Amino acid sequence: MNLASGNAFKALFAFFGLVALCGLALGDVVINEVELSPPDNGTVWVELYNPGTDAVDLSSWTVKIEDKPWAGLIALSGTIGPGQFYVAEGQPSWVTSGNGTVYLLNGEGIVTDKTPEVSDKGQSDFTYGRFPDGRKTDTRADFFFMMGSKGRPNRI
Ligand SMILES: [Ca+2]
Ligand SMILES: [Ca+2]
Repeated sequence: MNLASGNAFKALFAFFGLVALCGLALGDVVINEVELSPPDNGTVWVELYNPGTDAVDLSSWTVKIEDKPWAGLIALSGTIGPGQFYVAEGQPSWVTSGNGTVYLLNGEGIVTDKTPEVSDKGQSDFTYGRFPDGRKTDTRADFFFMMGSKGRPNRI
């Protein structure tokens, strides 16, 4: 790396550091609940929640479900208002193992949230969700195995 590109890298790093600091003010949308093992051969789904005070435009945002080597992408659209839920549905043809990590990518393709790796073989109405809604300490303790509440507040 020459001096010029090194400085450019530093500038870029400073910029993203600033964005990270401002993250909360931008209204972080979180992955609030995931159903990777639905009952009755149903479709997997991912619930998002907006804990902020501003609506967030989800155009060109993506949810990625990864169960290596498999990965499924769900393109998002529309907006999510403050305190609102948004459900991203997978493809009916997807056959998932019940294991996986779920990522939320913004319009620039940057990962803005991810779940711990979850494992759910039950094919029941139970899901993994944050409780209370939007709880984000970036530890496994944020998520509970609980009765599913698709598009509604989580409860345990
Ligand atoms: Ca389930
Ligand atoms: Ca829910």
